[in-house]
Amino acid sequence: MYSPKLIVVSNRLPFVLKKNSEDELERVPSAGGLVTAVGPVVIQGNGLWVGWPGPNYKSGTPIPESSPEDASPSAKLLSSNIIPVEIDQNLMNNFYNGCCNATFWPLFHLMPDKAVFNVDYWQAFRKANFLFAETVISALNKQSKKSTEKESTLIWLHDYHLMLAANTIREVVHKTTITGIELEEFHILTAPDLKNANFKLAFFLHIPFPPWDILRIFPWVDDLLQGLLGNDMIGFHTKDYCMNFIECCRRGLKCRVDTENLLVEHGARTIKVCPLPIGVPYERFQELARNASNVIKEPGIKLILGVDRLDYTKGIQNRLLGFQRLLEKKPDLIGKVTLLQIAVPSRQDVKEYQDLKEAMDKLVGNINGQFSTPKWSPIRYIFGTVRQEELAGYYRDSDVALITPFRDGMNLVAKEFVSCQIKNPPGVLIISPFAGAAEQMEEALIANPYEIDDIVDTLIRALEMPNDEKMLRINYLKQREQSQDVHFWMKSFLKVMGEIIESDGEDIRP
Ligand code: GDG
Repeated sequence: MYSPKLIVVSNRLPFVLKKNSEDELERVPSAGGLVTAVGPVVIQGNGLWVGWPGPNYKSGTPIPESSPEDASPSAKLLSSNIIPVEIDQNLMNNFYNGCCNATFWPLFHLMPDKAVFNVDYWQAFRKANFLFAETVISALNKQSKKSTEKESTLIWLHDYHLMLAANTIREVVHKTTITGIELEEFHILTAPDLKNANFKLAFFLHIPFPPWDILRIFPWVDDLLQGLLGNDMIGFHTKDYCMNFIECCRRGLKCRVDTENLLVEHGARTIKVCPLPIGVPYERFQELARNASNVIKEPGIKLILGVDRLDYTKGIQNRLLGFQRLLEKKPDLIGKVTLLQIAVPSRQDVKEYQDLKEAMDKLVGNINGQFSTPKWSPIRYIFGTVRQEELAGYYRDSDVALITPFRDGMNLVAKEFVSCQIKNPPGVLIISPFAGAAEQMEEALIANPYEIDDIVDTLIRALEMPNDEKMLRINYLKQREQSQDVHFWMKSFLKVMGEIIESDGEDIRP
């Protein structure tokens, strides 16, 4: 197995730094599958993780070690494995709230009407990507001093926040000009001599990649595609996203492409495009489900579960409307079924998200007002985060998981729900065909979130499904999630990178 020195780069580190009561910085771990899979490889190979530690971090401040009580997967990352990137509030606002979340997020989720196009946002995106690239280069410099000449370093960039970083790394290393960036604004690197450094650049997109007719709406689309093509390998959750990307390179940049082998030619280089569907830590969720305490579920009442960041792409309002119509159509279900919706607060600085929160509060109030009896309410709504141990209990004890995004890169909730099904009879998974996960999870029931009646009919089918059919479906789903878990994803990625290195025998040189 290819085991390179790894530099992982993500917008956020797998923890944020917060001040404790003694005014000292301490780590607060963030939940996420990425660190579970990637963390051990970073630690084992003495690699590095580059990212933003949150607004409390100031350049030069040492990163604290994790506290002894911290049992999260990020706790094992030592401070020597971490390279922080400082981003000031103003830049963060235009880069993260602006370009990332008000432009790329809606555009890539096929909602161009919600996308804001603003040159200041775009400049901030370029600057932030430059800062990340600059930090990666100093990390690389540090690595290459320690490494023998033959050892290669693998730089793995994550997600839509970092779509320009690879090209910038190339341009700086090869000392070509950085087009369109006022270099004086940055701490320019004191020319580390990396000409002979052995490294490969890979990128993974966690959200969908849109088709050309949507992407071309972005005014600086050529720069964006060129930024991505700075990588040697680009991974997506599904084959469809791969094909969209390849088509955008063909149409937008007139690249020569090979759609059979998923290759894009750009200048003298060939870029490999690869479907790499992410998985979840299956065994960990099985254990959590076994140990979770009993969910307070009233006898005779069926539980339908929704779990999402509160985001307009997740189709939560249509899910509630589907549930409302179910109770109107089948009044015998009144008092016999509850929808538990967990909505994790997200991006509360962006207006669209504030509006959604208001609309949700209103809708939940309306439905509860319409159907509640003195002893029962149709919707239990948690606007907040629950501990993962508790979440596993909800997954395990729900009769139905109702997952209705209008568009979703993959959707880990569907996979976590399946991984927690240890009871007999198990729960039923309903998923939108517009989630990447639906491509793999063939045995789930499919409901189109745009058609409320389809949600209703699919809910009825799930609630009335015979137990042996539930078991048959869930067994297939579980087998797949177990064999293609998040560690399998990591291994598949390393295998692809190993093959790329073997096939060209040479690393990137000017
Ligand atoms: C992006 C893409 C892609 C949720 N509520 C709680 C909680 N969660 C955790 C879940 C799950 C994660 O949050 C949500 O993951 P999703 O995949 O559903 O969605 P995004 O956050 O939008 O993720 C997505 C993913 O990246 C990975 O590539 O699948 O398509 O949009 O892990 O468990 N965790 C805890 N309490 C909660 O209340 N502890």
